[in-house]
Amino acid sequence: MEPSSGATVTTVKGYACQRRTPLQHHNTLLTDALLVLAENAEFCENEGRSVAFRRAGSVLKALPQAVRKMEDLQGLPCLGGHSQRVIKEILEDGKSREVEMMLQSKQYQAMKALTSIFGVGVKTAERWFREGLQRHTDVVNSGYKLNHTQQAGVQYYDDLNTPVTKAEADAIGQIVEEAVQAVLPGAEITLTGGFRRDKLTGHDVDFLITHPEEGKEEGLMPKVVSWLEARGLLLYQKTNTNSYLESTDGPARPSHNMDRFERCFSIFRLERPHARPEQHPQATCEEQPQDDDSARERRASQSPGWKAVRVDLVVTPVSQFAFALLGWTGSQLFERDLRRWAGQEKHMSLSSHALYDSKQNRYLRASSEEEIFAHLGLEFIPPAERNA
Ligand code: 8DG
Ligand code: MN
Ligand code: MN
Repeated sequence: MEPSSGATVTTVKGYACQRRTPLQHHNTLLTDALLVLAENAEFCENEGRSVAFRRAGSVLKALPQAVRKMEDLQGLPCLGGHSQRVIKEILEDGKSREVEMMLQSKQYQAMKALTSIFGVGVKTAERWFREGLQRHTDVVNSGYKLNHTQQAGVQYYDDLNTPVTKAEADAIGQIVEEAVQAVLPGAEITLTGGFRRDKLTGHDVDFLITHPEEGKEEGLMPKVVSWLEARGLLLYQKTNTNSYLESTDGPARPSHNMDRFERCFSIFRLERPHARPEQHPQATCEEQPQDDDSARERRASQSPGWKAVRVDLVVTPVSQFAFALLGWTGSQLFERDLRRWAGQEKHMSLSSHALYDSKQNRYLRASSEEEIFAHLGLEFIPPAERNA
């Protein structure tokens, strides 16, 4: 029975990996505001603060109902004083003055615009802002020397900042599947990242590639890249070779996000689906169907015939596949808390390659995500509920 005050007391666990966080939740007004504060802290290179705001938002995402009054927050973890002040303001006035001012500020807007260029991090954006740049077009006009990645970033800026749809992700998946089968029959690709969490759109498309026979996957990435390049399907690519050696590298390092798989950050050139003739059954060659204005505008604002799409490809030996899958499915906060849980609560060290048990001084094998959760003493959380 609910307390007579009407406060709904909900218990929420302290680590994101102990909670179910669906994509749709009940507190977007609050979480959007906290996200702005988190981004701003990131722009100021204050990672601790940024993570604190993200954690607070993540707790609200896991609540089964909307927060209506401050008492609803009683007993919830990860809600610091600053987050609570902002929540209180929004519950009372419908908005937070601090967040509104931040959204209006030149610095926030410029940092947001400049860091949304592929290849531009906070440090570069911050320097450019101090030198008077505010938008990606300013960067183009500045005559500054850009690296290869940033050149692609400004060249394909509009496409790369248009969300990738699930249909586009599936179309990319077909191309990757064809490429992989052509160069190594029997290899398997798996869609990971946000789309595996059932997100409807993403900023990129993430794939894992493996082969059921250990070792067969070695050297696969350059071949896949060559196949794609030969067909004009890549607008940009940067490939890193695998550098992970369990014997010499030792235990997986916790809190370390970068892994050492063979991987490729790329931009695909994805053909846009042609207008379907069956939608205009009466149209003939002479008689084009009438365009409405919006269709004409849409076409005029797009690059003709194709869209630039960010794609991450990762090749993993099958013995590490479960760890890679868990590590690349996200969300980033879910991953961060998995590693924190492993280290702080279990004296283990988790990466996208392996799980090391410091008490037993040995690696714990796993061939499925379920086994990894079990090793960690956690209830299995399916991908769609890892949207922390
Ligand atoms: P989005 O693209 O839809 O915006 O969201 P997402 O798919 O969740 O984000 P992402 O930036 O594509 O990252 C997907 C997951 O991959 C995320 O949990 C973090 C993880 N990830 C990286 N880089 C690396 C890395 O270098 N190593 C490992 N193990 N994981 C990484 O983004
Ligand atoms: Mn992604
Ligand atoms: Mn990615």
